[in-house]
Amino acid sequence: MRIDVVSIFPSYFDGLALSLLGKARESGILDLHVHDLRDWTSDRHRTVDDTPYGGGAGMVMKPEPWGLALDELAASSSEPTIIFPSPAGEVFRQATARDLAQREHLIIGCGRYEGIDERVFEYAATLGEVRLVSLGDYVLNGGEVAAMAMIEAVGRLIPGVVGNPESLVEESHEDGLLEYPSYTKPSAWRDRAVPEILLSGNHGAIAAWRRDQQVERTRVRRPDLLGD
Ligand code: JEB
Repeated sequence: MRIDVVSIFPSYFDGLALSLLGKARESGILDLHVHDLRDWTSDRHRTVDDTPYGGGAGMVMKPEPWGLALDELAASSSEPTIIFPSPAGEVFRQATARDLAQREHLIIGCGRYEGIDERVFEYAATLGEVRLVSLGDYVLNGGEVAAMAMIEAVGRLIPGVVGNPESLVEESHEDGLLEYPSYTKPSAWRDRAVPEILLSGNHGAIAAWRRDQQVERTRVRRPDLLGD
């Protein structure tokens, strides 16, 4: 998969090049390219924003640099998926990550200020499938943090990125339940013992206990996931 990110703060993404995604990049499974939107400006001040038509607070991102950036980046593939992190988008879920992990080419446009001129979304739809996606119901100052979360969630679902394929199935949200609690050595720590069942060697009983813990935790912490 190729991912192109466009941002006025490209250095936000430096840390993403490490760790899990770093390994995926080396092997060429995930080809991440981060671009500075200002590279598609032509004025002396590399201007990306202007005042809003109709008035109001703050600034809006100008359409011209976005149009040039999208033209150039979309030209490298037949049907890119163009994602704009937006507080007004569909909420990003594990199912969204699974869907996006199937795509060959993602272009992620990170807005700032009060957002991007609306015509950019319409124009982008002529170049590929456009998705406005929200990280959740809280307000961020721009799309970068949301883009990083989405890239990490999508990237680790690409076959070859996670070492153990079984670990994906067992994880929180993959089966609609929260994870069971995990423990490691020592078996007693500061007067707290590991649940005895986990030391029993009875794999059937352990699996049943873990499932019970998953259901109970989900009931208490996230009843919405059970449809309650
Ligand atoms: C994404 C963004 C801004 C109104 C208020 C603030 C570009 N879950 C999320 N919350 N906020 C964003 C987001 C996502 N994804 C988000 C892109 C931009 C916020 N802002 C600031 C815009 N409109 C600008």
